[in-house]
Amino acid sequence: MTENQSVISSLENGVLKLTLNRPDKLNAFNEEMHLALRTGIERAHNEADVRTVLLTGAGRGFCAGQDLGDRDPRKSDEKPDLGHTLDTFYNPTLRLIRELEKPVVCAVNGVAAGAGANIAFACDIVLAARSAKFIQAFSKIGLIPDAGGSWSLTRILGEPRAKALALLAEPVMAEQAESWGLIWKAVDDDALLDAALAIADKLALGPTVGLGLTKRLIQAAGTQDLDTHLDMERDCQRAAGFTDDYAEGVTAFLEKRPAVFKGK
Ligand code: LHQ
Repeated sequence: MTENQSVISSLENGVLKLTLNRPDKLNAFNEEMHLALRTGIERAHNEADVRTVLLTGAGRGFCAGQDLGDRDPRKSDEKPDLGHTLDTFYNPTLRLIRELEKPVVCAVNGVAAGAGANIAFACDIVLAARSAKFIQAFSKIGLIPDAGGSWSLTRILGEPRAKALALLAEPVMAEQAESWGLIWKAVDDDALLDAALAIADKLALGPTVGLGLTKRLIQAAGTQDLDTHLDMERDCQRAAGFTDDYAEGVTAFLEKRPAVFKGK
């Protein structure tokens, strides 16, 4: 286990668990936590031993978005360049999560506000504690939903709900988020981590290449036509068919035993 100030990281049974760890600030992002989270996701990209990522938060919050204490306008005469903040910190991490060809499970243990909510929505399977809520807090401080929020909310919910959430900054409780399809499931608070870990463990024992290609296809489906997509499915299925895990899956089926996937 690697512990630093802002992200706790541990690898067990192929699951890289990344815990946002600034609980006094509800795990709001400062520069150090940004870089530590990015390092964790990069590790998942680079190490074959990592077959699934599990992202969660320490304490009573998941993530309160940007640390606004770092952004006190009273301490500077200059207007800030928030576009630079997005280019430097948020957007690289969002892209890394989406481009990672391994599943990312997110366990939202408490409030997820601003970019904290939208990082959760970028993950592949999102569970939330029943007491958790999601808040597009941006409009309260004159900002737009970033960290992919204006994209993912619109795609998942459609314009009416995306606009209401973003313009009104009203909280959405976990069960409502589940019924709207914003997340996979709301679970009892004390069952959250076990439930998320069970999913992560299962995925880490899965055919990693095939799972990664599936993620790629589903993400591409919203932005391309069927004709293009059928070609992409052909190419991905070809690649999946070349894996050892495909041969193992079929062999195991024929031998009437559970498959033992190696992730390659
Ligand atoms: C915080 C924060 C926080 C610092 C709670 N910062 N301390 C991108 C580009 C560049 C710049 C700007 O931003 C962005 C992306 C964004 O994410 S913008 C959105 C930023 N986030 C917010 O506006 C959310 C601000 N927080 C809240 O509205 C509330 O704290 C929520 C609704 C999350 C939770 O409310 P409560 O459960 O009532 O907790 P609390 O407000 O009492 O917070 C607990 C502590 O955490 C408290 O510190 P204290 O020392 O008083 O105990 C807060 O100051 C601190 N905290 N969020 N973002």
